[in-house]
Parts: sequence; structure tokens; C-alpha cells
Amino acid sequence: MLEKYLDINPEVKEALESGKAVVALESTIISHGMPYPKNVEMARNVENIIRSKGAVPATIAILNGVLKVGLTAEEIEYLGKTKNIIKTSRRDIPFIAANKLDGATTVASTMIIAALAGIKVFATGGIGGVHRGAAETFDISADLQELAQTNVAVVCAGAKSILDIGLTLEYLETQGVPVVGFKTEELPAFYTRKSGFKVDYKVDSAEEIAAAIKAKWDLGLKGGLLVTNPIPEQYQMDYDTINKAIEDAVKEADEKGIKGKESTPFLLAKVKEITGGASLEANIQLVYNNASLGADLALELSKLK
Ligand code: PSU
Ligand code: MN
Repeated sequence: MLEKYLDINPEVKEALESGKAVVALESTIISHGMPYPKNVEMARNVENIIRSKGAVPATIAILNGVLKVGLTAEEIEYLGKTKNIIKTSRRDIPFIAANKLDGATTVASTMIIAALAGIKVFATGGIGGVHRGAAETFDISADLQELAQTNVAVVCAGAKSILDIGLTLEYLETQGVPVVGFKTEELPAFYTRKSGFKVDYKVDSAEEIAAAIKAKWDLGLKGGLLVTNPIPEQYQMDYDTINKAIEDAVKEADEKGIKGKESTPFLLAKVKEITGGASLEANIQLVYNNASLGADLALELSKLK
């Protein structure tokens, strides 16, 4: 039954069958998170980074209604270039699949498809979270619920302040999702290494993360683990500059009445525009850094089986 919907490419399939390290990658970051052609270049480099570490990348998307695990260079190019690719979260999957549409997967839907394929590690840039003003708008990303229920470890660069970072951490606590900091006690804030918030646990190696995630799943505790990996020092942005840009972007989104699934893509594009592209460069570098840690984590996990 699943074969009707799920298509795992031969390289990924072979890797999974022989217990090799595989790292899942999302596609909303390609279609809605970055402009063309930088998005495609980023996606290609991320796959190369993972390969250079000895792991296998599996970029995930829905094409013509099929849940694809592992994309060709042409498919990545198509996702990066084509307008009107549908940003696809958990609630969208049934419709996109049944109607044979093209969907770019968010963190939530990438986790779902990775888990269906048997992939345990997923690297990305940023996850969705509790938005500022969520007490009024109820805008809480489905990514957080997914982390609560789907068994995939997600490597990201922390929570950025387009979100309410404090509320995002509270939500994750309620849902039982461990938030670990890679070599840091402070939660990184995506573009910057500092946020003013603490992680639950500091870890100093991929091996330590692998041991924790194995313990979680061995004990039957459902759900993921969020690894927050600070952007490398040399690429981080000035704290005040980025926060001012985010304030202005959030204000403009409010004035324009941007809401729902449009919110995150709008804010990212606005911040990029306000910072003259500097935020995009930082974003790309932090994704590379996460891909590298994701590969290390997948390699460590594959040793534990
Ligand atoms: N944050 C980023 N870049 C992104 C996203 C978030 O820095 O591309 C994307 C991810 O795919 C994430 C999604 O899962 O936005 C969250 O959207 P929403 O808040 O609508 O759930
Ligand atoms: Mn939302």
C-alpha cells in the first residue's frame, strides 16, 4: 500500500537496507525559504557536504503526488525554479498526494516522510515555532507537534526571533521534546549564536546525541529530539542589526495582514531584503554547518544498531 505513495531512490534504499548513515533534507527551504538560484546551489552543496562525510543525503519532496525520498539534480532545480510549488505541511499531504500535485515539504512533513522511509536524522536551517502574538493568532507551527510524535532527530540552528523563542521552548517542553545545544548552553538564535535562552542539555559530541536519541527510542518514548547547532562564529550576524531587521519585518507583516503559511516565507524574504542579502548568506552557511553535524549524527547512530 505504502509503495503506491512512497518512492525511495536506489541510492537511499541501498543505504537504508545496509544500515548506512542517511540524512533527510527538506524542500520548503528550497522553494520558499531562499531565492533562485542560490536555493538550488545551497541544496546541491548540502548534499555534497553529507556525501563527503560518508553519509547519504535524501532530499524529500512530493512530486506528481508521489512522496519522493532522494531527488535528482533536475528535480531539485525544478523545485527551486518553479513558482506555485505548494508549501506542504502535515495537513496538506493527503490533498497533494491524492491530486498528484507538487509539494515542497516543511520540517513537519519531511519528518513524516523520513520516518516512513526509515530515516532517523534530518538536517535543516530553521524549524517553525510559536509565532510572536500567538496568544491572539494561535500561529503555532505544525513542526512542533511533529517533533512531539515522530521519531526523527532534527538538526537546526536554533529558533530565530521572528518567533517567540520563549514560548517555542515552553511548547517543546510541554510536548516532551528534548532541546539540546551542540557545544553550547545557550540556545542559538539562527543568525546569531546567542538568544538569551538556555537549552535543556549541552552536548559536546555527535556520539552523545546519538546515545540520547537511542535511549529515548529504546524506552518507547515517541517523538524527536531537537539539536540546536550555533552558526559558525565567522558567519554570525550582528545581534542588533538582525533584530532590528526582524522587528521591521514583523511590523510590515502585521500591517499587510500576512498570516498562516505565508508568514514564515514573507518574514524570511523581508529580512533578506532589509539586510541587503546578508541574512541569506548567514542562512546558507548555517545550513551547511547543520548538514555536517547531521551527517556525523547519522554516522554515530548507524554504529549503535
Ligand atoms: N525557517 C527558516 N527557513 C525555512 C523555514 C523555516 O529559516 O525555510 C520553513 C521550514 O520548512 C519550516 C517551515 O518547517 O518554514 C515552517 O512554516 P510554518 O511556520 O508555516 O509551519
Ligand atoms: Mn503557522
